[in-house]
Amino acid sequence: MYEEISKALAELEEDLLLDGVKNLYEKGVPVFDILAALQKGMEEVGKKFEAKEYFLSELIMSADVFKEATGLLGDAFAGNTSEMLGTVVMGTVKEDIHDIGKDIVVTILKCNGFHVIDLGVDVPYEKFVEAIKEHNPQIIGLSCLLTSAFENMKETIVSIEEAGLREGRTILIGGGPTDQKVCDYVRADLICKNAQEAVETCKKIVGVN
Ligand code: B12
Repeated sequence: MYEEISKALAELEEDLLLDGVKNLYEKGVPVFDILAALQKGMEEVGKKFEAKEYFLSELIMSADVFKEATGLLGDAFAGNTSEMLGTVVMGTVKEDIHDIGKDIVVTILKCNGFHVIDLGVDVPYEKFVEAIKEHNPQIIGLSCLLTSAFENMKETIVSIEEAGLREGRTILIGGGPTDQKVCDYVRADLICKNAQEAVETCKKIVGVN
């Protein structure tokens, strides 16, 4: 069934996908597992785009269908805490407008008790610096899906350091093409491959299991 929904998204079979997601959700399948299958489907869309089998219009459509599918998951992201665990400043780096993954991480962190300041997409370096000064977060999250914007992710971190704001905070990165090598290159602290890892990592950082 997981494979079926990954495939339905990859093929942009909207009705099949929505039925599949609804089905799994109603059966009580963990939301993180459904999200993982959807994320896999999006990777396939990316591959088809790279192979010139899909064009920008299909990329845009995949984003719409993905959002519709996650909309079916309702408030299922909710954790079981009502206390504030910590503050996170999060944004997609300069020149990158991908926000689906970031938005999922933001939603899930909020539902799990974090105060999240979402700076949006294409975020200038100074905007991160200002938000960190204003909100004093323990965690800073940078999302990036374009290899051409890795340099901007690095520059964002340099700007945070130059403003004397890095110490005592953890910088997390994420987004499709990021990996440990990218994390080392941009000198971030940690990389998370999905929203579940993001929540677990943030909880660990603030000392909650
Ligand atoms: C949908 C999509 C789009 C949509 C985005 C809509 C939106 N509102 O976000 C649109 C159509 C706008 C788009 C545009 C472009 N795109 Co695009 N896009 C994609 C696609 C297919 C899916 C991305 C996605 O949403 N995945 C699903 C989410 C859930 O996964 P995710 O983002 O990885 O997020 C998860 C984790 O990574 C993690 N995470 C994410 N962020 C963070 C942050 C933190 C702090 C943490 C802890 C965790 C975390 O948690 C998330 C949830 O589990 C990818 C393919 C791919 N493999 O990623 C290409 C892809 C990223 N795009 C690509 C390209 C080239 C473009 C364009 C340049 C195309 C063009 N010619 O115009 C433009 C760029 C515009 C810009 N300046 O940013 C390339 C990038 C290649 C590269 N080497 O850089 C990709 C890889 C496709 C490909 N294989 O060629 N795109």
